[in-house]
Amino acid sequence: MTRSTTTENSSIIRVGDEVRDALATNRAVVALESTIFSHLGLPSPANAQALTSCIAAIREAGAVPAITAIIDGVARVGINESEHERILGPAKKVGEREIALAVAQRWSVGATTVSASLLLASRAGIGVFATGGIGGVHRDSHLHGDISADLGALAAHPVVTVCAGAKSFLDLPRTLEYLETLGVPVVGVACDYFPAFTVHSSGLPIPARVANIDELCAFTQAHLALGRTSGILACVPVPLADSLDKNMIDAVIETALKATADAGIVGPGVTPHVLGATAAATGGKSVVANLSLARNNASVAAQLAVALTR
Ligand code: PSU
Ligand code: MN
Repeated sequence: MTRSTTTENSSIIRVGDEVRDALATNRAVVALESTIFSHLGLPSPANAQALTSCIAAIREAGAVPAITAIIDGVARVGINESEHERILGPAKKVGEREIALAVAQRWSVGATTVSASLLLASRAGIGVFATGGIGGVHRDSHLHGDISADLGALAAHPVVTVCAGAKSFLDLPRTLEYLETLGVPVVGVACDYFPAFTVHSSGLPIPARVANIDELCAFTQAHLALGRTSGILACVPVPLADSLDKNMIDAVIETALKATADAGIVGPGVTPHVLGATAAATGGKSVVANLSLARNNASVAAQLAVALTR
């Protein structure tokens, strides 16, 4: 197989006009996934609010948002406002390995996960991507083997992912070990502990720390100058005011994981189901925290993208 490296528009990948212009003139661009904005990630109307606020945060910091999605069988990097409603509704989850299938079978709407977004961002020449929390090594993975494709994609594409760590229902120590094995740097932006999505700190020391965005920028530039081809995981905790209590969330997750297992849900269905059960059990508090961290990550990602253009 020969690999296509073109970033020209094709019938398979279409880069939006605004994103293309920005990239051509060395202006900052931040890629976003669409699973978080679909019904798989957040309930309505919070999903629409998250989309609006992430876009606003990116623009306020002086960057151009590039939402990735599959629409009518085309992999898109940067969609128009008139198309937002397409990704807010029902969608099929599209990880990196599903993109070609979604194109070949002309899926109406495919919501891209972190792994799919990283492939599309790197093909379009975008170096910074923002999400909520990445997928990782699931608890009891030694029994069922569930490890998110996000981790392999973080190793495969030279893109900085700005996130609030990984979701606390995962096995966070193993997730960190796995990223080390893959050679993906995990860096706390002005934080010393690996964040746990809606919880400010997992209590696990973070492998590396940068003091601010300028240092993150210098680190990214050195990583690329060395010829490293992996991504970087830049971790930013949920703003303290919106952080959920660790003990409370641990108890909620215990119940949600049990309900997911009892319902016989496995594989790609696990993450959306646990997120939904957590939202219900916290009376929507997890959704508020999710909105807050998504916006914050988008803002940090945009500041990094701007710094990288200097
Ligand atoms: N973070 C969120 N909401 C989400 C996800 C992450 O705040 O919906 C999604 C992301 O798209 C991530 C995916 O890539 O869950 C991971 O799914 P899995 O564990 O099945 O690999
Ligand atoms: Mn999985």
